[in-house]
Amino acid sequence: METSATPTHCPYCALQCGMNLTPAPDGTVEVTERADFPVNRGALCGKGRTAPAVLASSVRLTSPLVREGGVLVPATWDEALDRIAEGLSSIRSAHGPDALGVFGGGGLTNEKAYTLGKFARVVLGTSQIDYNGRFCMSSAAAAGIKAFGLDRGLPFPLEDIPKTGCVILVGSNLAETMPPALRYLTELKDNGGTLIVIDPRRTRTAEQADLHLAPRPGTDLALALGLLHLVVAEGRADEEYIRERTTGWEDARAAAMAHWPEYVERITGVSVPQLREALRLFCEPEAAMVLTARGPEQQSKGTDTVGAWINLCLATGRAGRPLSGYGCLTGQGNGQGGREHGQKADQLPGYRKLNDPAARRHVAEVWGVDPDSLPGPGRSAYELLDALGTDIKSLLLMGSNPVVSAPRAAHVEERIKSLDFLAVCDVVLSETAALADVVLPVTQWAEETGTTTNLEGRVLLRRQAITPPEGVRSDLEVMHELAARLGVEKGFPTDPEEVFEELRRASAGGPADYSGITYRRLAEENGVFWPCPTPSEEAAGAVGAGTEEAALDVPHNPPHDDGTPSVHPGTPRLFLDRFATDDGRARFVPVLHRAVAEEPDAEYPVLLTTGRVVAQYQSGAQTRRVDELNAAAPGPFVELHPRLAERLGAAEGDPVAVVSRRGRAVAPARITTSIRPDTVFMPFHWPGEGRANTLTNPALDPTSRMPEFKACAVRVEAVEAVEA
Ligand SMILES: Nc1nc2c(c(=O)[nH]1)N[C@H]1C(S)=C(S)[C@@H](COP(=O)(O)OP(=O)(O)OC[C@H]3O[C@@H](n4cnc5c(=O)[nH]c(N)nc54)[C@H](O)[C@@H]3O)O[C@H]1N2
Ligand SMILES: Nc1nc2c(c(=O)[nH]1)N[C@H]1C(S)=C(S)[C@@H](COP(=O)(O)OP(=O)(O)OC[C@H]3O[C@@H](n4cnc5c(=O)[nH]c(N)nc54)[C@H](O)[C@@H]3O)O[C@H]1N2
Ligand code: SF4
Ligand SMILES: [Mo]
Repeated sequence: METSATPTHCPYCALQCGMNLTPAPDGTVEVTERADFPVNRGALCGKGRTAPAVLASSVRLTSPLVREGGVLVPATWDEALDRIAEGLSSIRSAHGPDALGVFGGGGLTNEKAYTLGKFARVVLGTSQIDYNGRFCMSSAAAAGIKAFGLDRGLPFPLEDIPKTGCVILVGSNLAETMPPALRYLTELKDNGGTLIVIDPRRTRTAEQADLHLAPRPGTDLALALGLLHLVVAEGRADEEYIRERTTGWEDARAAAMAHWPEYVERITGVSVPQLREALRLFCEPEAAMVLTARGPEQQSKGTDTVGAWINLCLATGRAGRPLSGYGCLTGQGNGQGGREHGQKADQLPGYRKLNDPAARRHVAEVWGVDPDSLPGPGRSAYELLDALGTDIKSLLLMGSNPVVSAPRAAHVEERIKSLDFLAVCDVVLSETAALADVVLPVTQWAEETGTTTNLEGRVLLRRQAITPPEGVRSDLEVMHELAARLGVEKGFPTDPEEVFEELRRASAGGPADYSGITYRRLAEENGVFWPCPTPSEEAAGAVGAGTEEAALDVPHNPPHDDGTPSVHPGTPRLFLDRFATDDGRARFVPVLHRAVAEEPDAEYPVLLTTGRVVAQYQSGAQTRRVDELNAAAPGPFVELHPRLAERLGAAEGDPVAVVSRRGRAVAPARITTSIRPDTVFMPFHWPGEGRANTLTNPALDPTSRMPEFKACAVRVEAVEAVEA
C-alpha cells in the first residue's frame, strides 16, 4: 500500500474530485492526476492539490489533550477517553440523557455519520443531535422533499449539464467553490446552450454568463415568482405536463399572479426586460435546468425560495424529463451522504423519519434495540448551539468548527464556553477544539477508508493511501471505545466496511437505499448512484421485502444468462417515469414573497451577504494551515462598491468596520464595481476581528431551520472615525 499510487478522492467539497496519492520516501504524499474519474477528469483546484499539507504531523494534533488548571495538556488515550466517558455519564445521571448534545458534520464519511447517529441514540440515549449540514443545503432538501417526495441534490449526473439548452444558476459561485465543474458550463455554451447567473455580485461565475441578474440579497423568492407570473402572462406554461405529472398548479399559479413584473422589479432591482429575457432563454430550448446553491438557500425563507424555483420548472415542464430538472449543488465532501444516515435531528438511516413507527422498527431491529428506546426528534443546529449551557450541559463535536461558522458566532462561542463539558474530535486544534475539556486527535481522508456520496448522489470509495501518524485514532475507534466505556460492548465496529455492511441493512427500503452497494462494487464501478436496492427487494416491488439478511447476501455477480443484471445498476437519473410522491406526481407548493428577516433601516442601512473565496475552505480549520492557500487568500475583507467607499472615505485596503445588531467586525476594504452599491460581502473563513459570523442573523427558516447567512442589516464605518 505504501509504494504505489492509490486512487481516492479529495477531502474537501462535494464534487469529491478523484485523485491519486503516492507516498514519497521523505514522508510526504504526492497528488497526481486520476483521469479515470469522470466528474473531474483529473482536474483539481488548489485546495485539493495541496490537501496533503494537512496530513503533515507538524500542523496537526497527534496526542489527546485534556484541560488541567485551565490549559490543554497532552494525555494518554485512556485518560482522555475515560474523562469523556465520566463527564458524559455524570451529566446524564444528574440531568438525563437529553442534557448530552452531539454535533456532527457533512464532511464525515457515511460510516462515521451513521455511527455518530447510532451512538447518540443507542449509547447516549439523547435526542439532542444535529449537524452543520443544517447550515448548508437544508432548505433545498426540505423543498425537494415537498415537491418531489425525495431529496437528492442533483437528480441527474453533471455530465447532463452541457447537453441541456439553458441553465439558470441561482446563487452559486461555482468558479470559486467547485472550479473543476466550471467545465460543464463552458461545454454547455460551446454546445450552443445559454447560462444565466443570478447573484448580487458579478462573480467569476457570473462573468461566464450570457445573462447576469444581480438582485438585492434575499429577494430570489420574488424573482422566481415574477418569472412564474410571466410564464402565465406569456402563455408559456406546459399545460399537458402540468396535467399529467403534477398537482397543485391552481394555487401556485394564483400566488404567482400577485407578483407583477413591475412589483418584482421594485423588490429585486432586476428590470422587467431582464426578467423577460431570462424567461425567454429558459423556455425556448427543448430542455433546461435550474441549479441553486447557498445564495437563495441560506435565507430565512430558503425553503419557499427553492420551492418557487421548482414551481418554475414544473410549470414549464422542466423536471423529470431528460436533460431537464431542478438540482441543488450540495457543498461539503459528504454533504449528500451526511444528510441521509442519521446525524440529523429528525432522522434515521436511509433518509428515514425518526417519528415514523415503521422506520423506527426497521432500524431498531438492525441495531438490536427496542424501538421504544429510540429518542424522538431533537433540535436543529442553531437551536441546539443556542441551548448549550442551559438544558444541554455537554457537547460531543465531530467535524465542525462552529466558533467560526455558526451564525451570531460570538453568542454561540459564549454558549459553548458555558458548557459543563466539551469533547472535540478533530485533526487540528480548531477554534472550537481550543475551548474543549478533552480533544481527541483523529485520522483523516488519506489515512483511512470510507465512503462519501457526492453532489450527484454518486456513492464513492475513499481509500486509505498512507499510514496515520502515531498517536491518532479514527473517529470510528473513538466511538467504539466510548461506547464500551458507557456499557455498550457490541455494535460499534472500527472497520469501515463492517459499518457499511450494517448501513446497507439499515438503509434497505428507505428513500436513500444503499443496500445493493458494496465496497467491491464501488471499487470496480468507480461509484454507484443511489437509490440502489438489492435486486430481490426491487423484484418484490416493496421496501424491506423478504428477509433482509438473505436479500443482502448478494455476491458481486456477473449478469444472468439473458443479460439482465444480477445486481441493481444504481440510479443516475431520478424521476423520469414518476416522482417519489405517493401518486407519482410532483407537487406545486404555493408560496408568496416576504422580506428578509432584518430589513435595512436608518441605523443599519446596508445589506451584508457572506460566502466563500476559492483558496479557503469553510471555517478554514484545514486550509488556513496550508502556506500556498494563505498566500492566495491571507485574510478576511469587506467587498464594497466605490460609491459606498467614497461615502465612507475609505480607500482600497483601509480597515473598515461592519456593524450589525449582533456585533462588529473589522477587515480591509476591497473596492469593486462588481457588487451592488447597497450590499457588502464578507467571506466567512476567518476567526477573530474579521469573523463574518460575528455579524450574521440567526433568523431561521420555519421549515428547514436554516439561518439567514445571506442577508442581514449592517452599517459600514471607516475605522479611524470610530477609534478617534
Ligand atoms: N473554495 C471553497 N469552495 C467550497 C467551500 C469553501 O468553503 N471554499 N465550501 C463548500 C460548501 S460546504 C458549500 S455549501 C459550497 C457553497 O458554494 P456556493 O453556494 O457557490 O458559495 P457561496 O460563496 O456561499 O455563495 C454563492 C454566491 O451566492 C451569492 N449570494 C449572496 N446572497 C445572495 C442572494 O440573496 N441571492 C443570490 N441569488 N445569491 C446570493 C454570493 O454573492 C456568492 O457568490 O461550496 C463548497 N466549496
Ligand atoms: N456566514 C456564513 N457562515 C456559514 C456559511 C456561509 O455561507 N456564510 N456556510 C455554512 C455552510 S454551507 C457550512 S457547510 C458550514 C461549514 O462550517 P464548519 O461546520 O465549521 O465546517 P469546517 O470548517 O469544514 O469544519 C470541519 C471541522 O472538522 C475537522 N475535520 C475534518 N475532517 C474530519 C474528520 O474526518 N473527523 C473529525 N472528527 N473532524 C474532521 C476540520 O479540521 C474542521 O475543524 O459553515 C456555514 N457557515
Ligand atoms: S473542487 Fe472540491 S473536490 Fe475538487 S479538488 Fe477542489 S475542493 Fe477538492
Ligand atoms: Mo456547505
